[in-house]
Amino acid sequence: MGGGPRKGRRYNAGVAATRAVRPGAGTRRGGGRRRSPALPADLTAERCRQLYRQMVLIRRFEEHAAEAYAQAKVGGFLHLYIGEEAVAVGALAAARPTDDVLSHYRDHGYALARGCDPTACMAELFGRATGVSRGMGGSMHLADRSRHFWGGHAIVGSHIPIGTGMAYAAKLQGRDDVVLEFFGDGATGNGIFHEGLNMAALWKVPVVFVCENNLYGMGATLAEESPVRDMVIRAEGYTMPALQCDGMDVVAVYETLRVAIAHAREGRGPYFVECLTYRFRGHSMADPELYRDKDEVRRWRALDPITRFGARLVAERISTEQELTAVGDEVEEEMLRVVAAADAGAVPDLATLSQLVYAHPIDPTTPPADQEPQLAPRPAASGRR
Ligand SMILES: Cc1ncc(C[n+]2csc(CCOP(=O)(O)OP(=O)(O)O)c2C)c(N)n1
Ligand SMILES: [Mg+2]
Repeated sequence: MGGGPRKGRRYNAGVAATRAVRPGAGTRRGGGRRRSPALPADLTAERCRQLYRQMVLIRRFEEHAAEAYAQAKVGGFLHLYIGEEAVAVGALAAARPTDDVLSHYRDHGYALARGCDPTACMAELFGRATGVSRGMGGSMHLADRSRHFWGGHAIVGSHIPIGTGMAYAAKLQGRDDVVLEFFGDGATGNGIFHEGLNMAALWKVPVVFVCENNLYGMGATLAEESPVRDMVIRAEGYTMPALQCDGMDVVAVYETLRVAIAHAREGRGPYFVECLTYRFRGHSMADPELYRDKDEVRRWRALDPITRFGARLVAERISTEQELTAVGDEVEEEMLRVVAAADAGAVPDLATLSQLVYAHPIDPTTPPADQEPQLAPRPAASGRR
């Protein structure tokens, strides 16, 4: 798996591609230094420091979540985003707060980058009524309407046509909001992915598909799950412009998404972005990681998006080493408070269970007095099946 770094590629896009990196094999073709794009003018020093802080917040949140999982405080599965933080943070920094966001189940990073309350997110993992989804969703179903974050979807690819539909609604209503959809390389093999892209391209709706290619779909390697190594190729079949970028570099992600979002917002139709990234931890907490070698993990860890961006902030005199350390310490203290507050939240009342499932909750035990349950008449047998 892996290979040397490749040049960013351009697909029907008419815009400059960002440079892509695939360091899995450790060797690099071309010999040049891996360079991040220059800081764009709108990424002020203050915004850069915010991006750094957001990545640290996501990392520390998940480290604490993993600890809580080991203490059996988290019900269900827990999929960590550690290593991929630059994607959520860079992409969402390029969006407006009213742009709608949907994601797959590895969703803590998007929720936090969107500004969802970390305590409510942690409480959701703990299944508490104070959780962002009132404790009914758990780790894979964080959602916060007020932040235009629509979840957190556990069925691979299932949210892709939902986002296409939301973008179609924005177009019909004449809004200039864009929908951002995050999913993994594994989703591109699902039929529903193709339906979503097909309709989006056909109807020219304002949606940006963000594929996080982390080289694995659960325990399957890219070579086992996909006939193409570059996910951007999938977009070509739908005449959709696409860009590939270094998903371990928050600035590269930001720049690429800026291009894609502007395209969609201008009414020019959907856009596809592939972020080359890597998860440092197993697929979920239950994964013994027997399918990848430790050397590969080590090589990617050397590209840690937080360390890398931190080094850049210091080199460009935006922050000092001490300031970065202070950010880590502050976030760590915040997380201790977050875990304690989440832990103190009440468990949801069982009676509320169906209220969040149906718009008009039903009580199957007591049918309304004027409406006794009726059996539908059976159709006459036709003799043919
Ligand atoms: C329709 C469907 N099939 C299978 C699964 C089981 N499953 C959960 S995650 C996963 C792999 C998805 O990989 P990818 O989309 O690359 O995301 P990543 O976990 O790498 O972030 C699979 C097959 C599922 N949840 N839904
Ligand atoms: Mg994957």
